[in-house]
Amino acid sequence: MTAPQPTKDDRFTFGLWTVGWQARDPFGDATRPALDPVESVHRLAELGAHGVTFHDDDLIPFGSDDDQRTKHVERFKAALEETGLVVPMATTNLFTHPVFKEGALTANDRGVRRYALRKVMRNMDLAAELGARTYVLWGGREGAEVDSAKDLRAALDRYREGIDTLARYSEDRGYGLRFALEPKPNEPRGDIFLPTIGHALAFIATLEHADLVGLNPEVGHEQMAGLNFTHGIAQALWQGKLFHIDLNGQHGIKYDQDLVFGHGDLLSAFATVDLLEHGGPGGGPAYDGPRHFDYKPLRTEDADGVWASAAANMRTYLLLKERAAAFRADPEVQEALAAAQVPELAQPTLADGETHADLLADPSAFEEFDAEAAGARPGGQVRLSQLAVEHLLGAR
Ligand code: GLT
Ligand code: MN
Ligand code: MN
Repeated sequence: MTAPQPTKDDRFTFGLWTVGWQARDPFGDATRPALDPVESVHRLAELGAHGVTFHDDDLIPFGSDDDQRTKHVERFKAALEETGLVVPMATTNLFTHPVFKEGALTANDRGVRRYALRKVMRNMDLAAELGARTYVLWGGREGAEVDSAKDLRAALDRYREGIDTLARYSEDRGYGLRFALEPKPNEPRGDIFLPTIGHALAFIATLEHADLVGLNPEVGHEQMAGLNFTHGIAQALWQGKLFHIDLNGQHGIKYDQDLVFGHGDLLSAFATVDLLEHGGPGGGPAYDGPRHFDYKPLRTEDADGVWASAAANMRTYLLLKERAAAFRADPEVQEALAAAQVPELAQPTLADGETHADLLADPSAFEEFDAEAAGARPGGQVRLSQLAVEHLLGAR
């Protein structure tokens, strides 16, 4: 099979913190040297990526003075100009420094909360300057290990206050940013606030600027909670809230693995790509934002392995996209979908203008309805599942 080659049109993006991860974990030291963000920009451009994303501290080390800050930003901008890479999204590190050990926007300490807001606002200025459209908020330290050490409802008040303040700041400055909350159930906190897509969607509905706030769901984070990622993003899409996406791989309920996309639950990755690329109107794309990889090159890999793993994310996505297109185009799949009555679900349950009174007056809906026969109708779902597996394995 010929290798699909990524191009900028595929809109693949990577966080600087992904390829730049030095593989320091709770049990061991770094296995790789630090990577210059400028080198990352060049290498990712050579591999066919479209853009890069960053936390403030990925680009400008924490504690840099203004002169140093300007130098880091100028070098980065020059690299973007040389390569044509764009910055569609930026975010803030509100989790590494000890000041955030008990939370950031929801810390008990008010001074920490005010400092956290200022840190975000400062990086929003840079994000807007670089042309970012989306601002991600991953609240890794917003949570608790000890339930009685946090007023849980006040924490949600403060979370809402923080996000409303940031949205207002973006509007008042004319930045036009949209905010994408990234749910995660746990790690680094024992329990993190807004642990799943569902929690975050419900929270967003309470915001002053609810229209400006959506989601950045990550494959592995939903799977850490035992949830179906494809179902989660389908609901986010349905509510117009899939503002961004973090693609990676995860093997079930355990620590956050951040594997290469597709290197965990491959069937689920197939369903995700199928939804993103074919779940929209007329079978077209359901999502038009960047395909952002948030993965960690395994700790075993050296520098070459880092770039090979970056390429692997894009190649896997493109292979799955090819496989999903072949699945959709297969006449036997179309026939199996019809046999399983999949298209019928698009038909409203009540007819146009029909009321509950009309439904009550329709004997075919109940009195004459043959529930036994309906209970005995064929399923055809295993056939569909097998067809997907065979396309995924290249057997069709
Ligand atoms: C951190 C986290 C990711 C988030 C990043 C954005 S930082 O690496 O594990 O899932 O997307 O803050
Ligand atoms: Mn993760
Ligand atoms: Mn992420």
